[in-house]
Order: sequence, then C-alpha cells, then structure tokens
Amino acid sequence: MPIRSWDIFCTVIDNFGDIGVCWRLARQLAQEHGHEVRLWVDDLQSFSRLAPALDTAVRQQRLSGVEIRTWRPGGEADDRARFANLAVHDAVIEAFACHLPDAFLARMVARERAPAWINLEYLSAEPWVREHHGMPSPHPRLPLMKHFFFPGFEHGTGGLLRESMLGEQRDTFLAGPAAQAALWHRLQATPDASALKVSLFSYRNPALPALLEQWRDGPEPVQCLIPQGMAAEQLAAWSGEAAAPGRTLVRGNLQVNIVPFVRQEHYDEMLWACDLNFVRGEDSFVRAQWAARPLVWHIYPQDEDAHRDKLDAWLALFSRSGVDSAAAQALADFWHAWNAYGNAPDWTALRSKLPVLTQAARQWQARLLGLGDLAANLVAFCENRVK
Ligand code: TRH
Repeated sequence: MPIRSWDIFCTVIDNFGDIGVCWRLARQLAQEHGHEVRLWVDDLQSFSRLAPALDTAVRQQRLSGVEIRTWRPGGEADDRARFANLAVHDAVIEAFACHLPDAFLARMVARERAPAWINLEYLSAEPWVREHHGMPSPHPRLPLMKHFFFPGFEHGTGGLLRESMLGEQRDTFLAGPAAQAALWHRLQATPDASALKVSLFSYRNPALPALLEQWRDGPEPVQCLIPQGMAAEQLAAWSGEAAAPGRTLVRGNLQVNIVPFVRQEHYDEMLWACDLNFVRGEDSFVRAQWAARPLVWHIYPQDEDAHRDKLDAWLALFSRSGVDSAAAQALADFWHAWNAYGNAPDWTALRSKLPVLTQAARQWQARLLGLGDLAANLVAFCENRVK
C-alpha cells in the first residue's frame, strides 16, 4: 500500500528525547519524502526548546513543513471533539507506546482502508531487538493490526534516524570557518585553539566533580561546553559560581563554557566542533555517532537497572567492530564509571586512547551508514509488510 501521509503521536515524558526523535522523524518524512505529516504533541513548552520558532499558545500550526497539533493523553472528553470527523492519514505512529486515544482509534477503524499502525520503540543494541522488530500485534477488540518497529544498530532492525544530507553538512561545516564562527557566536563562547574540546550533555552525574578535577589538574588545556540544564546546575554547586548561559569558568587547565540550549539542527554543529562528546538519552547518543567522534554515553536510567544491559550491549557491538581491544576496554571502563558502575572515571586512561577511538568512530559511523536510515526503512516497512 503506498504511504504518503502520517499521523505521529508523541508524549513528552520528561526531558527531550521523545519529542527529539519524533520531531526529527516528522521533518524528514515531510522534507525528504514529500509526505504530509501531522505531529500530535502533548507539551509544546518542551518542544519549543528544540524548535524555538514554535508558537506555544496555539493548538494547530505548521513548522518546517510539518502540521503540529496538540493532544492530551487520557483526555477522553476533549478527544471526542478533537478527533471528530478527522481523516486519519495512511500511517499512524504511536511513539514509544504512548497509547492512542480511543476516539482516534475509532477514526482509524472508520477509514476505508485501515492505516498502517506502528509502535515506534526505544533504541537498544540488545540482540533480542532483531527478533522483535516488525512483530505484529492485533488490537484485542478492533479490526486493527499494530506492528513494532525497533531502531537499532544491526541489520534486521529499523536502523537509525539520519538525514540524507547530514554527512555533506558536516563536511561543509568542518571546512567552513564562517559556519564555525557562527556556531561559537551562538554558543556565546570563544574557541581556544590550544585546548581539547569537549561537549558535555548529561543528567545529574555523581562522577562529574571527579572528572572536572582531573581536567583542572591535568597537563593539557580542556575546553568543555556544558549546555544549560542539569549538568550546568551541578557545575554551579561544584564551583560555587552561577552557571548561566554565556558564563565562563576557569579552574587550572579547565575552561568551562555554559552554553545556551540551541535548536536541534545546531546541536549537531556543537558535536562536530568538539573532539569528544558526552551525550545522554537516545537522540543525542545517535547524533554523536553520526558526528564520527568518540563519545561517552550517560544512559537514561531505568527501573531494575535495565539500562545496564543496553549500555553493555552497545559496548559489546562496538568492541566487535574492529576497534583496538585496549581502546575499547578504556572506553568501556570510562562509560561504566560515568554511569556509576565502577570507580571514578579515569581520564588519563581514556585520553591516551582518544586518537585510536577517533579513528574507530569514523569506521563505526561508516558501518552504521550501511543500515539505511530509519525514516526510509519505516516507509518501506509500511508499504511492503503492512497489508
Ligand atoms: O533529553 P534526553 O535525556 O531524553 C530522554 C531519552 O530519550 C530517553 O530515552 C527517554 O526515555 C527520556 O528522554 C524520556 O536525551 P536525548 O534523547 O538525547 O534528547 C535530547 C534532545 O535535545 C536531542 O534531540 C538533542 C536536543 N538538543 C538540542 O536540540 N539542543 C541542545 O542544545 C541540546 C543539548 C540538545
């Protein structure tokens, strides 16, 4: 069945990852595939941090080729009016099991041809993902079939979101002093040509003070960009100085710049401009891999330590990708420390492997390119597999 239009439902649980992924996917389907996309979001305030041009006061608007509408999970009475007479699009995405409203399900049933219905799942490198990717799940009462679509790092999964021009954009940025100067201006910081550049986006992290101290006392200048938010607040507590965007803090060989939260497209540029990127959650984790630079992942914590399996699954895949085993081990040790599974992070050990890890990050990125991009994989899946 040809797919030309999409309804994407997203709830913002906390942080920015869910809307970050949905917004990226929605734009790509609209801009690269020329499809009609309607993105339903329950929290425009969080969304506007990634897309500042958004008008948080209106229930319906268009931005970057995407129609954006608000919804309220669990808002039954509201929903009947919201979805009455709505023509459902060719495919419906329920992002991260956010539960479609009954009134919308009724509109799906009323459609002449049932839409393709996808539950877009969270990202994991665990091996079971391949077995579960694409699995059908019939609705218990209604004549509707949902399919699970899993992003992933291996063939047999849905792959990773990646805009088709991303590589060219990165190369142009890296070759263009004017674009780089514009980024630094936006970040309200001045690059230090002699320093190792690090971006640091993380949750509150007990290992942060120890790392800052190692950078402060280390032999090499380090320039660390910390976006406003949790890590910046922790920095303020550590340093005793306010950590507002635009502020610079110098301690020994460490210079920290608190940088403003930039729109999603510009976040990539920050990753490209740095030698090492600390990322978190899901979307920034993927973007750091496309940046083809070494990365340190602060994984989103889950109940019963479920995130540890995810962390180790990625490290296992990476260590089997041809990277030097001592470098892979130094990275794994550092990631474990950064995620509170071990001793304090050992910066010296990781620093000594950065050149090798930089080379490995390029190879890893090239390997991921072979998976095709998630948006194109999703279109093909809906067209070929969903009857
Ligand atoms: O914000 P997150 O911690 O999101 C998390 C995870 O996705 C997690 O899996 C999910 O369950 C939880 O939310 C509810 O991290 P993530 O996924 O990296 O999302 C951050 C987004 O913010 C990403 O799209 C990049 C974007 N960003 C900007 O647009 N500008 C910035 O300046 C920065 C620092 C980030």
